[in-house]
Amino acid sequence: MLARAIAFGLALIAGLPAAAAPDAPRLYREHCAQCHGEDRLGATGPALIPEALVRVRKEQAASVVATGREATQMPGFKDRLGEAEIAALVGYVYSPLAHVPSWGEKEIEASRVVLARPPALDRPTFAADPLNLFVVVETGDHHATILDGDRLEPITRFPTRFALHGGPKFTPDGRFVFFASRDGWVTKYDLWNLAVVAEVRAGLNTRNIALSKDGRHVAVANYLPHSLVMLSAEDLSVEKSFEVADRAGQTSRVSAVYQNHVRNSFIAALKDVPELWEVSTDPDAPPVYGAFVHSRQPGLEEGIPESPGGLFARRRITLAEPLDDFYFAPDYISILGASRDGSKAVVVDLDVGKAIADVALPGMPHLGSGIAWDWQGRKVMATPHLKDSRLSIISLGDWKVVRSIETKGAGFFLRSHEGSRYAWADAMMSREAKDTMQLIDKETLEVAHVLRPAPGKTAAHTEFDRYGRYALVSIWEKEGALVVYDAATLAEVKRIPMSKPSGKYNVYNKITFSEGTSH
Ligand code: DHE
Repeated sequence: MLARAIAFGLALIAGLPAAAAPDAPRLYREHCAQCHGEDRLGATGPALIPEALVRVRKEQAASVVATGREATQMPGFKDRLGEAEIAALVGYVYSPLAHVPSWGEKEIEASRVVLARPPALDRPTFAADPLNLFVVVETGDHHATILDGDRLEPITRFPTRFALHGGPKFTPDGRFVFFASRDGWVTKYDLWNLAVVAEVRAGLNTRNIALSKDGRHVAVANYLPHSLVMLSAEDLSVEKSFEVADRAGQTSRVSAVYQNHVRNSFIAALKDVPELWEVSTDPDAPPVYGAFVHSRQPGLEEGIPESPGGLFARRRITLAEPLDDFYFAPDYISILGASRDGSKAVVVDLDVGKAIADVALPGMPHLGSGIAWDWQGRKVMATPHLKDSRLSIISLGDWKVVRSIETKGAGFFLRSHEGSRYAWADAMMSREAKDTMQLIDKETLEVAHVLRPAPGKTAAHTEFDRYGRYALVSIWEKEGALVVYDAATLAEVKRIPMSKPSGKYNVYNKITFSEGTSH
């Protein structure tokens, strides 16, 4: 500001016109709008709005504008634009939209593309165990790799939408997988035929997706607009779109949505209003009365039903405060949701429809990464903390913190397997320890081993093969890799080069709801 004023003053003294600040909206229209949309909401290129760019630093964005993005259609502009113009463009795409357009059923439907009709198959078109495949999301160049979990060899690699986030979701038979991108695209992929089936843009800024118990419906949780969208898993057509608002009409972002296969429903946490929603995926669901649901609370079925029942019957559970991401206890009746101030978990009992306990967990527990196992005759769950160098172990049922395990640094993901004696915790939120993987002995609840797969480079997100034989760890770098360990001897078995592999997901562990993996 001061520099600009001085330049202006000097120009006046010299009798010269001051250099005008670059006209960012004009530059955007000229150079970006064709691919990223006049409205910045994306077209062939991704949306350029702050909500979709949360994981991209401004310096990175400037370098992409200058030199382009490898393996995409994005060209470099440094021969056409000066530094000040690039900086102005970056500032522009990080500024909030003055007007957020509506993105309702009509717009969603208009974006839908069906690319292939899946052929009738009783096995994959390639030789590998379809239940021991891994889907690996590579965010470095926006691709996904399908990996044979026995031979540890890639089967295919294909481009994905820009910035996939969250776990892909699988149909119960493991044939189809669904991905979501931060800017709202949902992609259905045929794992047996290795082809994209359909795509639709279900939101402008999306949190995550969930698949129903019967594999017939996809729920999409959105930040922008404030909606929870139900799609047909067959062809991604819209079945229903809920405007997300509390009873008083206050609208809200959706923190996350997950399948509850025990209750045959979707559970969604709302970020801005103190409600938790349960949306039935049972076509025969009975009517919903107030805060309580049908037969589990006889005597409370009075008055006019809030929802007539059937598919997508919606029940509201009123809480004291809004919840962020959450974890299902293995009974799928209790959930542990993170309070928004990151100081505790709130336990909600879905049968009785209310919060039943608070667990003090300062340091921002990352409950979505929680996993469970049996310990001393009871079930415990473990959660990392995004802002604390420890893992908390909580006894399920009495909701007591039974151990706080000190680690080398704050972590993000945690994984185990029924066949493994260790829980694998990364420390990717820590500058000093980001290259470590800490193995917690599930019996002694102590750090038993510290691995350093690539010194100095971030190691994160472990996933096991279906038998618990191998543990696959990501080296979270552009020139990264999957490091495969023998899960028992901890010897390195193989290193598979990948472009910033983020999450990897084993079909069997996912469709069987392994206690060691996220849902
Ligand atoms: Fe994630 C899962 C929210 C930042 C990588 N992340 C999830 C899920 C939620 C969530 C609700 C569960 C979705 C599911 O699997 O269905 N993530 C958030 C945030 O609120 C947060 C902290 C801020 C934000 O930017 O939105 C956040 N997440 C990140 C990252 O910075 C990560 C490390 C890199 C990235 O790609 O953005 C990241 N999140 C992931 C991954 C999963 C995930 C890899 C799936 C984990 C799994 O094993 O299932």
